[in-house]
Amino acid sequence: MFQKILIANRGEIALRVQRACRELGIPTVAIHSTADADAMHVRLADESVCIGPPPARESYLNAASILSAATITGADAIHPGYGFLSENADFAEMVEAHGLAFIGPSPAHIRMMGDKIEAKSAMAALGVPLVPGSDGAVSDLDAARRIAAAIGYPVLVKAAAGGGGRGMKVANDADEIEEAWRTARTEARAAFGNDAVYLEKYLDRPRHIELQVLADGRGQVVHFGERDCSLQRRHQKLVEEAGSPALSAAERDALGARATSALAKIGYRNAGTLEFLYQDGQFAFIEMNTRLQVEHPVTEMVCGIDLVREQIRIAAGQELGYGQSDIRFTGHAIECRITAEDPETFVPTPGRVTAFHPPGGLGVRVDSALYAGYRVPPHYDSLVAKLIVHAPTRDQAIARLRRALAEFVVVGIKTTLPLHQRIVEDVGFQRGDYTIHWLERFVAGH
Ligand code: MV4
Repeated sequence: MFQKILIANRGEIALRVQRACRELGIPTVAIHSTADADAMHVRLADESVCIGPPPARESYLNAASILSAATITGADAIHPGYGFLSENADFAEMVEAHGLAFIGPSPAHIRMMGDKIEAKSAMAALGVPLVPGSDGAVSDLDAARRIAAAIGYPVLVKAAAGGGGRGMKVANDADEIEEAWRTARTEARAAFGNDAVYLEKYLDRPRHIELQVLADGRGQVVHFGERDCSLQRRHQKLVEEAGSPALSAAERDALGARATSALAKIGYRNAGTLEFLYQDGQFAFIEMNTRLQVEHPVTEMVCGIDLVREQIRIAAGQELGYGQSDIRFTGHAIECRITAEDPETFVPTPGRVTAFHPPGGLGVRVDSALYAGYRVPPHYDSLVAKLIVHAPTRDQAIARLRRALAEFVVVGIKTTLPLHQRIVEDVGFQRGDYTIHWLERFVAGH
């Protein structure tokens, strides 16, 4: 097992990783920018190193500074958390070249899944269903016209290097394909330095369902069921659930079996999430994330597993030690992402938190690095707390969520708590029959 782990992140996820390390008896090193000297993740770590000025580019994204911090503190592994360098294959390679363990997949798999075209063709070849679309990149306009006509409009032009909603253009008919194809390519070149694009049939009312997997790199691959992440606005998720209100146990088992067998065949290792669109009872794989995700706690609650502990054990070379039949799904979990934003305009609201009272009680978990007196810096993501509830049924989870939201007090800055309170009261949310478009309409209607 590792002797010391450097956590290359900040905020709630740095605390989340520290907690797993502490339970494993592994000392931690925090890194921080000058803006984060008073941050909770620094206070609670065994050691800390200041790695640069506030802009992330010069601190949390500065691979050389982070590797120096690991070297001088004698860390033998790095956990990247989510965001920042977590899906940067070059960084993972540098970590390994320095003789340290990267707590995540191999650099080759991070690189493979970073290219959405490669990810899709690898998964399709192994029997995972896709949205009808181009077979690989579409590099000339004539091909784009031909393929779009064959799949049928509307189509989406997507950037191979994109993901998470960046670099997508819709063409509703043949008159729009040239413009969509050209702008997608131009934007992809500017944003990612890679103008490769591909086509997919546009699904008009899908749900966003993702599958959590763990692989030990020694032949064992298991899944921990799905999360429904359809409740998002401008590609920012607000609420996630495990399991999906739309899915049966049989559908989950079938999808899980296909996905785990595909990942076993490519020799995948550590945690991963396969993203699917789900419409009319059909799944279509769209991309794979090679990191721990923000919403991983809902999976932990229904499976009773510590995903970060498992990530660390796998990176240290240990076997999973259990199989799919050992994994049981109990009850329902819901997570609310609470951000330092105006709940109506979504304008960020950094500043000093004067009072902080998180909810508690049975089935309530709060992952947050906030404390009374803390100043939320303006330089980073606005996520300040994740409220996760777990209960035997979805209805009981909603009742618990309503109760926990009412207890939650954050004073000094505006947060999205009032928006979450309105969502739980809505009968559409309570019915659970929403798609990816539900939240935008809900927000617009208020
Ligand atoms: C799609 C789609 C409809 N049809 N692909 C957006 C994020 C990226 N991961 C994939 N995205 C979409 N791909 C096809 N063929 C609609 C979206 C989409 C979306 C997907 C998941 C969650 C929220 C979304 C919001 C808008 C569009």
